[in-house]
Amino acid sequence: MKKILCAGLLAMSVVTQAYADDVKVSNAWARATAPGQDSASLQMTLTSKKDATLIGVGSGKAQSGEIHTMVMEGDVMKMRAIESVALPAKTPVTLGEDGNHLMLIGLREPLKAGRKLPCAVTVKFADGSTKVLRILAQIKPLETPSIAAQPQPVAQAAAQPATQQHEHHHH
Ligand SMILES: [Cu+2]
Repeated sequence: MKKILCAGLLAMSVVTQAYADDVKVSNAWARATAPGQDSASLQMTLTSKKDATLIGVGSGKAQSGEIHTMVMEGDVMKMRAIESVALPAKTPVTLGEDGNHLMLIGLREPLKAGRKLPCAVTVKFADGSTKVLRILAQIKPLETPSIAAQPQPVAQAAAQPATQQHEHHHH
């Protein structure tokens, strides 16, 4: 009994504050899936101490993972896969369902609210080294509102130059 409780506490601390080298992951969560839904948007905030780049996402519960961005095509917002997201030093970068976001594709099982989703993101540092950060994302009820529904003009404004800056470095 005591052992189970300890494991639970450990899992919780991983969810809220996972430090792996110099990158902090916070508020990692996904929304429970609706029937028939086989992909999910994974949301989290990454803060790197040094300039870094997010280059991948994945989960044992999904066939693949992609980094997406939202682009306007005419009047329609569309998702497009991108290679990476810049993580400027000491700047929290939130990946949500709008703007840059993480998608898990081909879910092997439905995501149920209240459970945890094991997943991982890969971060590359300026020296070329990469680190895989293991994360236990909280699965929240299907009706959980989008972070985009909350007014966050400052965060959104900050996300744009970061992306452009990366494009600049991408030869
Ligand atoms: Cu997407």
